[in-house]
Formats: sequence, C-alpha cells, structure tokens
Amino acid sequence: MKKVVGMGEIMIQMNPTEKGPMRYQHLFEQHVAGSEGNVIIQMQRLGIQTSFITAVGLDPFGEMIISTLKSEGVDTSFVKVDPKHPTGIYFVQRSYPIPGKTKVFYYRKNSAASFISEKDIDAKIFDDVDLFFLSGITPALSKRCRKAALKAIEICVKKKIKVVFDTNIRVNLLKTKNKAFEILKPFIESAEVLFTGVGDLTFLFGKNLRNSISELRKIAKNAELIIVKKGKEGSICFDVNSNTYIEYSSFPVEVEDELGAGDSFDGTFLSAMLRGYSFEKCLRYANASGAMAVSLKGDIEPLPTWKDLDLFLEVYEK
Ligand code: CKP
Ligand code: MG
Repeated sequence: MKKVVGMGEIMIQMNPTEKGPMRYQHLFEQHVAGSEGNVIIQMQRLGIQTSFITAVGLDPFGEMIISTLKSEGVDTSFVKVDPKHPTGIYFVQRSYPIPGKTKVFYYRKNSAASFISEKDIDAKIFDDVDLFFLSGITPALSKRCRKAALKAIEICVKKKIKVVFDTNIRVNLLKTKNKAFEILKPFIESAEVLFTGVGDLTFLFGKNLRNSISELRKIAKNAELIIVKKGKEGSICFDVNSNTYIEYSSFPVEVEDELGAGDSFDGTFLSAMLRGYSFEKCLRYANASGAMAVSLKGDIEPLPTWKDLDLFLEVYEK
C-alpha cells in the first residue's frame, strides 16, 4: 500500500447556514477543514495510507480536529497539541458579493500550527513514505513554518520521496506578488509534481495562461508534471518528460461552496496517479472530485470514494 505524508494547518471552519453577507449571518455550522489536511483525507478515502504533521491548540477545537483525522483513518502520531497557542478558526461567506464565490475571514494569527518548527520535523516521520504533500499556505503561516517545511523537503529529497507542492496562494497571508515569489520559490523549485490554479498563475505572472505556464516551468526545475486547475474551464496536465499537454473539461454542477475543490482535485489526481492511471484518467477523476466538492458545504464531507466517483461519472458522462 502506498504511504503519503502531508503537512499544514487544519482549522475549524464556521460556515453559515445561509449564503450572503457575513454581517447578516446568525447560524453557523462547525466543520473541520484545511487545504493539506483535505488532500490527505481525500487520499485516505481513496485507499492510500496517510499520516499528517500539524499542531492544534489544547482546546475543544483541537480535540475535534484530532478525532476527525482519526475517524477518517489518518495517522495522527505527528499531530502536536500546543498548550500555549489556540487552534486556528475561520469564517466563510458564500456567494457574496460574487455569486458562486466564497470569501474567508481568518482568525489564525499565532495559531498552534503557525508555531510548528524544525524541531517538530523528525526524519522518522518519512520512513517508507512514497510521497509528501505540501502547499503554499504552510510556508506563508510563519518563518518557523517555512523552515520546518524546508527541512521536511530536505529529508524527502535525501530519502528520494516524491515531493508534491500546490502553490495555493492566499493573498491574506502573502500580501504581495514579491512576497509570494520569495516564499514559494524554493518549494516550486523542489516539487516533482506541481499543482497550481489560474488565479495563482495570474497573480504571479499575469493573465496569459501559456506564458504563465512557461514562466512557472523556468522556476520548477524539478517538475515532471505541472497541473493547472481552471475551475469551470477544467484542468490541464503538462507532462514535462514527453512535452505534452493533456486537457480535460469540467463537469457542470451547481456551486454551493467552492472551498476545498482544489484539494479534492489534488488528492484524487495523486491517488489515481499512484494507481498508475494515465494522466487523462487522473484528470477525469480529479475534475469529477472537484465538481462534487463544490456542490456541498464543508471541505471534507463531500470527498468521494472510488465508488462515488464512478457513480458520478456514470451520470455526468451519459
Ligand atoms: O484551495 P482550496 O479551495 O481547495 O482550499 C481550501 C482550504 O486551508 C480551506 O479549507 C482553508 O482552510 C484553507 O484552504 C486556507 O487556509 O485558506
Ligand atoms: Mg487550492
């Protein structure tokens, strides 16, 4: 069985029962979510053995996150409980001011996860691991997290573990294009599989997609695969070894909450890749997973199994 490790912040997501402006919301649902954790749970659900590196506060929210990871079957041996810093929380505003778009309000400054440091990264974590997943959110949390993430990558390179990175730019955390380049560059350089999205590419290189991909390729010296998520426009996989682009269109569904779609896409693509599927098949499953994610609230609740994916495809490809 393939073994995968992820690293990042998992938070409590407060998602209102209604769409619309935050100041008029009265009722909230409590969910567990966070980009890299979403990817790992997706992979676990697709039959991969997973483990997650994170930190939560010594509070009921941390308890909820740990019990969620455990109930999903993710190994929590490397989850630290930090008595000095709280679990991060964020609020979600759906479909306002732009219908179908989700806005987030973070309360994660000085959170337990932002205090993850190099000393939390033990080489033992990576014994017999096939793949390590990380995204641009983690190094953007703090200098300490950045160093810890770099240490993890160094270990993976030494142990010949595949490094997978999603640029996942959060303007709230990175602020400017220069800051984003400065922080993300070493991670983009190390990735063997690199995920990104049109929003991130536009932020970094401007609107011309082909041009952005070739600019990204210049930095991504180690990448064998560059996958670009285009939301409603589908996705592209660029296979560096054969110099070919593979495209797959998206599945039209009604958007309830777009958060988490990128993560379910990544987790599904990687699980399909680890099964040895063709890149076209990986994109097909990943696009289906992304569509399923946007059609429900919460990030982890909609994450599909292989059976769910096949049922979805049976209906949507008729
Ligand atoms: O790129 P995605 O929409 O798939 O990621 C959504 C997650 O971790 C969301 O759950 C939130 O917690 C975050 O990204 C974040 O830190 O913004
Ligand atoms: Mg994303």
